[in-house]
Amino acid sequence: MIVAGLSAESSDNFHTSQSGYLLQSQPALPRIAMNNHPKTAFVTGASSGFGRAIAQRLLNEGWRLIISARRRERLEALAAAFPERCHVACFDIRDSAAIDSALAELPENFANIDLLVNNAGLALGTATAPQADLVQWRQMIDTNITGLITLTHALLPRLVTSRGLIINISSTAARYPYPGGNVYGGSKAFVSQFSLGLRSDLHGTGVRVTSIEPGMAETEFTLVRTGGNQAASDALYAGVTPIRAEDIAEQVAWIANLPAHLNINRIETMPVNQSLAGFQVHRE
Ligand code: NDP
Ligand code: 8X3
Repeated sequence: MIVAGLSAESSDNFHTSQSGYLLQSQPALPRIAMNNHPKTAFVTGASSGFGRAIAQRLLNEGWRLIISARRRERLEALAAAFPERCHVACFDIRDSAAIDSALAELPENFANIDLLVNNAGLALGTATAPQADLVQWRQMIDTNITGLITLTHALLPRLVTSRGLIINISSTAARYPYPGGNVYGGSKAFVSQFSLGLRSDLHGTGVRVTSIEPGMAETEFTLVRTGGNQAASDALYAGVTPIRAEDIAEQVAWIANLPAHLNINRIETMPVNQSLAGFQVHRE
């Protein structure tokens, strides 16, 4: 490809400065780490749904993985096929001391983190605010917000060193409210806005940040939200063809394999069978 008189090879080495000058730059970083080892990803919520599919996808692509969640046996089952490249870090993301211990115990060859996928999260309940359970509200905030920022804060120095990538799993609920979405939607709005804030703060470090915002996806999400009501979960997804966990893994893999000079700020995805239905109006 020829661009403005430059060959493809030479045009790759130039960029335009903020003041509009054409400058020669370093070539994009290779997709393997500088030490020629596989890159390392830390995926939270890897025992189920999106997180498990993302971890499986990255393992299949040759990444080194740290996988975390509370259900150890599920993590170990995933790691079993990749004993050299997958480290299980079992902790409750609401427990900051457990996060610290897990990070302190990382084997040396898993210590450099290139990609953090903040996926662990949950919705609890569908009651509207007056009927909602405050304990559930607090658990969503502790998991989706406090847990996410605690792990991110702990890993930021390593991500800056590696000029890495942070992918935060937010939701369409961040932007589009619905009855009963209250604190869950609020927690995801935080995740989306925090992602933009991180981008600003990490300006000049080479660290990239993306917010992935899916709509209806069939995982264990609704089972968890309804306290284990499989019939309610089946009814929600009946006849829909929702997003699959592998669809989100595909997005993560695409973002993770982009050249180092590109930042995807956010991706919003819905199943074709889901759309927006406007405002509700109450009449006396
Ligand atoms: P799942 O319930 O299938 O997976 C949730 C994951 O989060 C599990 O691995 C779970 O592991 C982990 N997790 C929950 N609480 C904690 C905790 N306290 N400490 C550590 N890990 C925890 O749901 P999804 O895969 O659908 O959810 C993944 C993310 O995607 C969530 O952030 C969710 O909000 C978001 N999302 C989901 C959508 C959907 O429709 N499914 C749409 C948009 C966003 P364990 O229980 O073993 O600890
Ligand atoms: C999950 C999507 O619409 O159930 O984040 O809130 S929704």
